[in-house]
Amino acid sequence: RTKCCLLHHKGDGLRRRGAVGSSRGGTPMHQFIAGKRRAGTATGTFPVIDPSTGEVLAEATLASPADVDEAVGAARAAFGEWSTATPGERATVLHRLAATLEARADELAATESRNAGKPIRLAGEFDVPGSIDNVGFFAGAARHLEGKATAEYVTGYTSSIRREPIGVVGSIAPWNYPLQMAVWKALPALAAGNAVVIKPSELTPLTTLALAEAAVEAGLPPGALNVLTGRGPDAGAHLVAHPGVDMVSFTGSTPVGTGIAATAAATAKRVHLELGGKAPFVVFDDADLEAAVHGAVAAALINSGQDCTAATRAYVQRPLYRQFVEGVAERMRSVRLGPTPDPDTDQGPLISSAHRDKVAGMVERARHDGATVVVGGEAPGGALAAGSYYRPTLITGAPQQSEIVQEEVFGPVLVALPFDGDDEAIALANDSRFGLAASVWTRDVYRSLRATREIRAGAVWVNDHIPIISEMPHGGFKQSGYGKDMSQYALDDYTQIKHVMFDATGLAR
Ligand code: TXE
Repeated sequence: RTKCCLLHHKGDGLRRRGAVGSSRGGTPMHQFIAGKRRAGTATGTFPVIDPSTGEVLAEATLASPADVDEAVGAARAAFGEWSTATPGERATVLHRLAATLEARADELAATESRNAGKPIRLAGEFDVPGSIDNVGFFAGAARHLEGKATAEYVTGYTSSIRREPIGVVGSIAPWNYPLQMAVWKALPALAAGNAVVIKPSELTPLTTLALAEAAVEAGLPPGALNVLTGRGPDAGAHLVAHPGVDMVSFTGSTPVGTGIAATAAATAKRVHLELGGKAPFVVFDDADLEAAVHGAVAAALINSGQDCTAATRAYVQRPLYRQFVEGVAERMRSVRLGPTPDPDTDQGPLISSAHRDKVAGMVERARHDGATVVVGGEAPGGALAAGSYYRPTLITGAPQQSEIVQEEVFGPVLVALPFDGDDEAIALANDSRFGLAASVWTRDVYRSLRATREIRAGAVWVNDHIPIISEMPHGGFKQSGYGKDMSQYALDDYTQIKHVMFDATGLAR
């Protein structure tokens, strides 16, 4: 249920089974349109890589504009049947989907682990069960969609509110939690009666394809959930601009997200954006230091730091600062980097060597500008050199306005900075263009009440950092975007409301 498994649990010997993307040398992984794998008129293929070894897992087709048109057409055709199914009928299909995924949990975890470079423990204990829990939540939530009861605001007239699906939703997902992101995008939309065309990241299409296949097996009408494999500027951009798409839902980088919002504006599409983050982690001088140190390492290194809510800026009140830095450094040194199938591995590789080089470049620039790299700051050699690994990294002495403090690194990198008073801590936490998540560590209820009220972020944890639950919304303030994933709020985001007014004055005549 939570993201806290990194460094928290011992592995339970999850088996590694055959990955879904075993098309190497065979048929490419095709897109999934109208309930079938289709080669379509793909413009070519691209390799899907295991970032822990550099090995090619599969070749995936690159969707052409004609394929996007076909997928949107299939979604439009399925919308009629799916949107008019009763909430109970939709719930039945989605509950069956949860059961189908549960039956394939080991296989999905193995695929996710290989394709996204996740330790099998993370994929098996967090990614897959978290996704299934979310499917189950939205299956139940489908039956709780409600409009307002009728009311008479004008004598003789009765008004009511209908909550209706929006139509075809184009979803664009990132690579950091491929299955979870596909579920977060597709499930609330489907539960509300929409049809979906999803484009996963070109780096990680495998479990999204498996999700769509499982959905059709569970009874979802073919075409209600389609998957386009392909690149962002081609298939993704065409989907966003498509006149047959009524809403766009995106999780990814801020520049791409704002560009998508601008394109979608041309056809007045509704937009849902979950963009980057730069979460502050504020430790007051009355905090449980050991818990804060443990929490900081777990929250900074979750998914190799490739998490938009990961702890990135630790602000620590001066009396605890030195001990905090020493404690975090010691714990980071003990983190086990290793092969992703090994249940004892704490941290896997980054998603690609290009991304690892981007992270390394940001750390190098910080070092060059005078910051201290207390631990890490390098890629490991030896047996791990073939993968895109990067060591857990703690940085001190970086100015508040420097790149490493202000920009999203999306790697296993934590910056620690001291503060003196509560006003300063809150000002520093808010000194970011992002506002997705934050945490405060204190035993003082008044301090926590003030901080949770004044920190501008979509989620604020007290004495923890990272847990995300299906029942509660996830989504940002400021340049972290707008709209909510998870929870009943997400379901509402994928609906539109209609006023229906009955003239009943004739009753009096
Ligand atoms: O993201 P992109 P990238 C942040 C993180 C990371 C950075 C870059 O800081 O280092 O973004 O990652 C599709 N029209 N996050 O380059 O490009 C793309 O194919 C339509 C935070 O991978 O934003 C993919 O499916 N679609 C984030 C998706 O957008 C386009 C998670 C995300 O890719 C497109 C991931 C276009 N013009 C990265 N260009 C989070 N909020 O969790 C790309 N895409």
